[in-house]
Amino acid sequence: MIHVTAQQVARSVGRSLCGKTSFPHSYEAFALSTRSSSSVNSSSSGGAGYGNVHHQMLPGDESENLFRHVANPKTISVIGAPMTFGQPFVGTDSSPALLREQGLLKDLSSLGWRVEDLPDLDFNNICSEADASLSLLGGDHSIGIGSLAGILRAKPETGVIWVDAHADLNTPDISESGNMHGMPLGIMMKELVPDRRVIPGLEWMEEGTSPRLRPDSLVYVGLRDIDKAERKCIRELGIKAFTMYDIDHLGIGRVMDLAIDHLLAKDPNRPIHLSYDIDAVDPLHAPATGTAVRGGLTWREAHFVCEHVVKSGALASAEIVELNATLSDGQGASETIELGHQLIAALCGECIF
Ligand SMILES: [Mn+2]
Repeated sequence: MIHVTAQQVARSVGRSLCGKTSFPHSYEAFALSTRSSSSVNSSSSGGAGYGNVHHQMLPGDESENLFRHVANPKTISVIGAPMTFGQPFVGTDSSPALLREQGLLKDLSSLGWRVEDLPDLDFNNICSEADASLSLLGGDHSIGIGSLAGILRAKPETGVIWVDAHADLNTPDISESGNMHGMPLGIMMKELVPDRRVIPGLEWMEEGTSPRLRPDSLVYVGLRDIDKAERKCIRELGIKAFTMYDIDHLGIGRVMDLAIDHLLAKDPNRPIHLSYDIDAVDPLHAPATGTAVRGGLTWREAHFVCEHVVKSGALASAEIVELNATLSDGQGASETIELGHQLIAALCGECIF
């Protein structure tokens, strides 16, 4: 069971938005994303091409005691974090609704979860609260600033697996784009931003207990597009990073074993937070995202990452981010949302056998 409340996360995520963003709030932005989301074919059985492949949700062996950090009976709080201002493309804010429309909550129930469906975060009026496992539906990856801050306040020993094509280790000083979605990990590292009061809007992050993410508590999986300054930081801080080269070389199985080992070897009881950027997956399967990079995870590798973290028993919370149905045609959008849906199911124990 994770003791972070949705309120903490909401407060954190919400407040993080006061920081530097590269896209102005505007009515047009919301209107555009609303229009586009309604044009997407999001029915679970519909869609063309791959969308027609039948898929049913089957939980693993019920007798297995997975999810040791989760309350019994297994309860999950699903929170939408419809944030789109951490990067230049509107539309990531529509994905919580699209995932729900596709039947996500029903599927989680059929996997044996009590589902607490919380209202999407209202970034102007933060008032939701949860006391269960946490699943955040992004939103762009800037929500990681808030979710990591909240999760580390509740459980400072948490280890983080960051599945992403990008390192998201920028800071306002070194960022080439100024986009907040490339900064969540940089902002959490004391070594990179010693005092966050210098970043306008992030002063709150230094209030009260504000544990940082230690470089040895982070593991990357799937990197393939790293900024020069980030590369230097990863090397100097000794962050464990499994790039696509490592996945090609060792295979996804070995990489995930090593990733989980890195976090749990010293303390097998620590919780793991999985932050899954859909752009880790190859654009062939997840075209509807803002910063797609070729050469990513295959469909099975993408699922295996989730399935194997679940097998460790240490998964306590997760977020899935950067789905943007407005950035692809109807079929690409529908396939990307479907993949996000299935990855969340895999994180909730759905498996092949
Ligand atoms: Mn990311």
